[in-house]
Amino acid sequence: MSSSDQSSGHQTHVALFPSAGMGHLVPFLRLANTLLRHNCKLTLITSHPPVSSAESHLISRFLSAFPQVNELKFHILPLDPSIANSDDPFFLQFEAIRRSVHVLNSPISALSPPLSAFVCDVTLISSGLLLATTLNIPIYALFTSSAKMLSLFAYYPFAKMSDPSTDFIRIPAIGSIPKTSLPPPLLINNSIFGKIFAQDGQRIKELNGILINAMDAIEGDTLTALNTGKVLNGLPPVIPIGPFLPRDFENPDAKSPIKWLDNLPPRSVVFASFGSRTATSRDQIKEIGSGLVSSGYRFLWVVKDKVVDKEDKEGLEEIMGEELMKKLTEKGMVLKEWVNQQEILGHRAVGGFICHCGWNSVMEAALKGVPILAWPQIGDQMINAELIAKKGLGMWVEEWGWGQKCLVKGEEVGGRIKEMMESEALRKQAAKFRDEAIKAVEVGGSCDKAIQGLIRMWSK
Ligand code: UDP
Ligand code: G50
Repeated sequence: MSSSDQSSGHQTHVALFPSAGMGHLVPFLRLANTLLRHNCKLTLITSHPPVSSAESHLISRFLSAFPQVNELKFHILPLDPSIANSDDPFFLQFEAIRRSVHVLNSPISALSPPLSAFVCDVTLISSGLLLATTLNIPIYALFTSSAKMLSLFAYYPFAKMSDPSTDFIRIPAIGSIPKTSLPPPLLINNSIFGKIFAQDGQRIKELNGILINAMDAIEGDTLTALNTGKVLNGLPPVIPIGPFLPRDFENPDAKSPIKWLDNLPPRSVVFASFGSRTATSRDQIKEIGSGLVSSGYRFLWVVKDKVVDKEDKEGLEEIMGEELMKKLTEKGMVLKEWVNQQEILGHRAVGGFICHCGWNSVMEAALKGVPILAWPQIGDQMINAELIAKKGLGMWVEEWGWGQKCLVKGEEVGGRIKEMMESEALRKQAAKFRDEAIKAVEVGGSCDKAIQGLIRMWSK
């Protein structure tokens, strides 16, 4: 294994600057873990207060596992929510962090040894550039979604969004994306997400590189298009360093459902979870419940009732009602807590994943070879759903629309679960992706080589 201090005599010092939400924090900490294994010195910039308890718990677990990491605590300045045209707490936090970064100027310039590289979240590109340019540090963005989504991000400033003659955005070398599949805030005037997306997208050429949790086996064509100027001329190198490996420090203290899975036959259980960013409506929860029961399969279902976990107080019985709860517990396990998703997906009893298509979850399913039934809820998830259906890692029922907007009946859910669980084609293709993913992360694999190349460059 390469060591960052062998060639140059000093340790490569990298600062990592994640933004809000587990979908952003998790990949940063996985990257951090990899860099530590390569002997880098790390400064982790943590924004306070975080939106969710899940984020504070994960940061604590990470820092206790790696006491050598330098935490740079940063207090976000209060944001007037009326400027944001959104009530999404994560979008408000993105913006609040962006507006507060100037306070990091002096603590970052005081870091010792001086930084070799600064890696900022995809939602912090303009602010990161401000810091890195003033301090003359190479700056990289960690893109927390698919390469397909990255091509949209890069091309978006040139897309004719308001052209009424077309319902699509045509991205050179990639293809057409229906406007209805875009992150919905991009279709709303003056949305805070739209502003950040457009403002940062215009500036990606100023980055030294873009790191992405992607791999050639799934998105080789898109990665090549991005790196050969076919999507847009002058992009910085897009460096695929996926699949990211889930690590032990992430394991929650809560009791795990693994024991329950241990007693069940191979590929007999459906795992259902919709990520950390959205709550499922009460009506949809009831339909999903009856769908799971009617599918005939056993299931492990993680229910999320509130967007922000700190506000999630009601018990499952209250949410489901006594009758449904009784039926559910006869066939499956229902939880309303943070679970160890990587371990569940890697369990031999799990044969399918009803997934919102948050990119981390998609890559975890690929790494474990678990077929997906895609059910996008918000944001980039419909673009990811279309991609996994095209690549055969999963199926996507387009008519279901956005989970946050449409109600899908239980009977329909049950039928589609059966279809996923019985599909030989999906199972084979998912297993193929698992094999490729394992090759990529082996010593000497594509992921390993990319990381070593980065550290070599940073240590010059
Ligand atoms: N996750 C987990 N346990 C949970 C919920 C989520 O470990 O109960 C992890 C999941 O494995 C993934 C991340 O949290 O690594 C969520 O990121 P993703 O991009 O999939 O979706 P988001 O939560 O941002 O919508
Ligand atoms: C989080 C989220 C909604 C959402 C996305 C999130 C993405 C990811 C890509 O990560 O689409 C991305 C986000 C912001 C940005 C550039 C790229 O400025 O809650 O859609």
